[in-house]
Amino acid sequence: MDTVYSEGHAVHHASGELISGEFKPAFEMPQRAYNVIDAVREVGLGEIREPEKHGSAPATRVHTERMVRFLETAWDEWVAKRGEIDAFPLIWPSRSLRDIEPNDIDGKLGFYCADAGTPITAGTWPCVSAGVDVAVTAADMVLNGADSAFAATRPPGHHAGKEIFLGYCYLNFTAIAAQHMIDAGKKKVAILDVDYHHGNGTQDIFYDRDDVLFVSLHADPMEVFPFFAGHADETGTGAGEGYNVNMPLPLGATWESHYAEALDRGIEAVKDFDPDILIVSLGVDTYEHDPIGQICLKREDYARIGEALKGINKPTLFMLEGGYMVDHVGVNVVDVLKAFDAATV
Ligand code: OKP
Ligand code: MG
Ligand code: ZN
Repeated sequence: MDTVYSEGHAVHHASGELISGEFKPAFEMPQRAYNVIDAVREVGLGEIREPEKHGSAPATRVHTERMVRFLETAWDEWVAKRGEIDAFPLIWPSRSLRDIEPNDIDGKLGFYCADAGTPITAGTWPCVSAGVDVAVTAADMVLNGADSAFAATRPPGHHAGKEIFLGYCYLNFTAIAAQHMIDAGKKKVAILDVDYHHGNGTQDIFYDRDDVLFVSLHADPMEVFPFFAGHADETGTGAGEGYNVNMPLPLGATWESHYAEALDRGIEAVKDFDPDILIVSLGVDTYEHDPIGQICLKREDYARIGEALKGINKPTLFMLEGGYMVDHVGVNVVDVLKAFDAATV
């Protein structure tokens, strides 16, 4: 399996995040992607390719034009007001407040950004632009006949919705890749999200559609981030009814206790849909030693995931999402990919 990767991700490095009542070093950091690429090289997974440039058009197919323009210009607007320090929102338009985009940068930040862990930095826009290039280039490889490809993007993207960003995510690279496949003429794309967290952004983008199935395994949102989406009764709306499948898992779940069975159910849902292409939102923050996850998969379980996914028997694009145990993110991701390559259908 070949990998698409751009060094361009490294310019986004948040100074920190607000967590547990303190401003602490950000869990989402450039070293994560470096370790993934090192692991890809180490095992000789395949070639590592540079992406082609695609501009921001693929992003505006799934996010609103005004949100994409905001991400592009926010740093300059913020620096003009406050200087060169990471831009965090301090007020959010929840519930009874008005849904109006203000003029001032502080108001705009709260309008688009929904949490205190996802600052706009000097490098955010160049980083996520490189991510769009990686996602579309890898999607094109699968469209052009590769059985599989791996898009080594950073930061993750699956929390970013049509007009909202949070959870270290700014643009939804997985959704951008899926939409690019639909725009290229594919009729049905399935997204299977195995990241520890619910992919609320991907769900938001495709919730009313029957051409993109979204299936997610994740820790129960009653207990953990993103809290406000990911319940089992979120099944889609309108034409999309029945094309959104959430499988919340209890904290502490292991391969034996819950994971294997839920993964099987997710795989069955994908097979029933019979997509042209499968996209996997591959987060490994389900690892037992992940600093922010509380699901307990072991190293050997990642190869089991890769093998099980091969059984779907569809052209498959893997998109990197979370995984914050920096020393293990590379080996765990590559274990999935290697096992996928090695498995026979
Ligand atoms: C992004 B992805 C944990 C705070 C969680 C946000 C997590 C975003 C994860 N105590 N903050 O899904 O890996
Ligand atoms: Mg998930
Ligand atoms: Zn995650």
